[in-house]
Amino acid sequence: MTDIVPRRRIRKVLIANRGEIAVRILRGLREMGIRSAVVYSEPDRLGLPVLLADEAYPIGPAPSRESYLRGKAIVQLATEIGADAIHPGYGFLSERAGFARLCRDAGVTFIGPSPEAIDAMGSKVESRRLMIAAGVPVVPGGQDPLPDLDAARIAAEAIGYPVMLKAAAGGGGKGMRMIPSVAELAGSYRAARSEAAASFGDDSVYLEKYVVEPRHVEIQVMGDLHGRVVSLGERECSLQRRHQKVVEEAPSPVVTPELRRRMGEAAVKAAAAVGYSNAGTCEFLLARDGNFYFLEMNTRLQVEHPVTELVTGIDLVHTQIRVAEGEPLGAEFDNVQNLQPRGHAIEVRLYAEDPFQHFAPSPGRIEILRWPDGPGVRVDSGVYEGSEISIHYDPMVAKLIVWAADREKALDRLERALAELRVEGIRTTAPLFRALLADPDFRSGNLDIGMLDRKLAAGELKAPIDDALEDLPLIAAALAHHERAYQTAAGPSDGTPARRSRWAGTARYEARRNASWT
Ligand code: MV4
Repeated sequence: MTDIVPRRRIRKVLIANRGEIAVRILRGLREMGIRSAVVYSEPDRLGLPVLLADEAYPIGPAPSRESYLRGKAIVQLATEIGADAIHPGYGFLSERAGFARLCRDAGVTFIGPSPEAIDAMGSKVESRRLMIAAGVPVVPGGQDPLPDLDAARIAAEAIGYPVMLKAAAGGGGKGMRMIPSVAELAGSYRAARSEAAASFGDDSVYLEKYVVEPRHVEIQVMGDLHGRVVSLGERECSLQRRHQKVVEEAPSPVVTPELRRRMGEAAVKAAAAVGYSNAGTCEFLLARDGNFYFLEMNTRLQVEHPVTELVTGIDLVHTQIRVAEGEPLGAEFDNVQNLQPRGHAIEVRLYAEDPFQHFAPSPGRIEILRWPDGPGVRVDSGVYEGSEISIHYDPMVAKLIVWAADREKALDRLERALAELRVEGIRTTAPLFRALLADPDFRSGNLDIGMLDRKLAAGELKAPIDDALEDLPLIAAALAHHERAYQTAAGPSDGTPARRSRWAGTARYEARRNASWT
């Protein structure tokens, strides 16, 4: 068979991102012997990516629109500095088909899928249609816009209550309404249309069956430029707060090998239907009855990719680079879809937010920072001690990821790692994770997409340890030290002789040891 995909060695990559993901990408590049260049905005000039990259270029002031979203300037910079490729990370330009086209037109490799694949998956209604045609299960319902209330009533009867009204142009839960019965239909229909018009400039809405208390389970896929797509298993992402993921794990506590195979096949079918290449993720709702439904596809490397790396042993950034060079997926992918995940990985997202103040942003300087490490601990971070957390960008400052042989041990390891973590100067979501680790539902893996919001609203999650108690060992050590210093001195000034305490020997020993250095 003739192969028309040209191989194109990448020698320098421009990273069009910031924070922890820029660091993650440049680490992968360095391991491959590829030069890394980053762009940075004014407040990011002392950021960790700038300190670690081989080259760094200013791209503008703080607002993203004037810096990290300047697609044309970024492609031009890549050309000027001789970068063969651009890695967009997540967010920013990562899912903009127009940016991928700019790269293509400039002869710069976009490390991600084709603009056509991004476009196809970018429209909710369009991708739903494509998935149905490809035989991928989607939530029952119609994707045709409902022109009036009568059409909505007829559609809702056919689907059966409860139903979900969704904005055709929507995403991320905006313009979405659950309708329990016909009594609520008229009000919600009108409200959803005007909300959709205001949010997206398009007031079309459609109806789906409402899936009650599902899980959010997503499948990592990887495609090469030769038409091969493989599944790398699932991530359980049900723990979300207002559509923002907080904890992710692999494997899901409820996915059996058989379900993994079926969901993997559906995800591969979905990706193949749009000619997908590079890293991508298919999001599914997993219902309590075991049925699963395609929601949407994220056409980028995701925040939570490390848990998949830890249970598959595959480096997703390395693989992204190789497939972007035109390499076919290698031998390590030959049987990957039939492999059991190895052990269990859990990621918690450390946000600069105050969980005790309704998750208010907590910008400022990180005065003290001690990362956990030791067996099975990975920290993907974009900050260091002394870093300023600005209000301009996503408040996620780091991800703490643990791996262990099984879920129970991974939870214990996470608890241990959180006990080692210390961040002073800003508030973080760390106390929330300690509270979750004490929660029986989280411990047992009994999760659904509404669980965290319900527990927070009910005040069920309580930090089990007072932050002040963390300093107890330090205070005890200071007291002991003080006592030693006192005992080695002449003694109390009232003339009574110095009393020997159990610290006395130690204190004299330390005095000798210190003396030897003078
Ligand atoms: C749903 C649903 C239940 N039934 N659709 C929220 C964001 C958007 N991408 C899809 N979403 C949902 N669609 C039907 N028919 C529940 C959600 C949903 C959700 C989905 C994934 C992850 C978190 C979520 C939180 C609330 C609601």
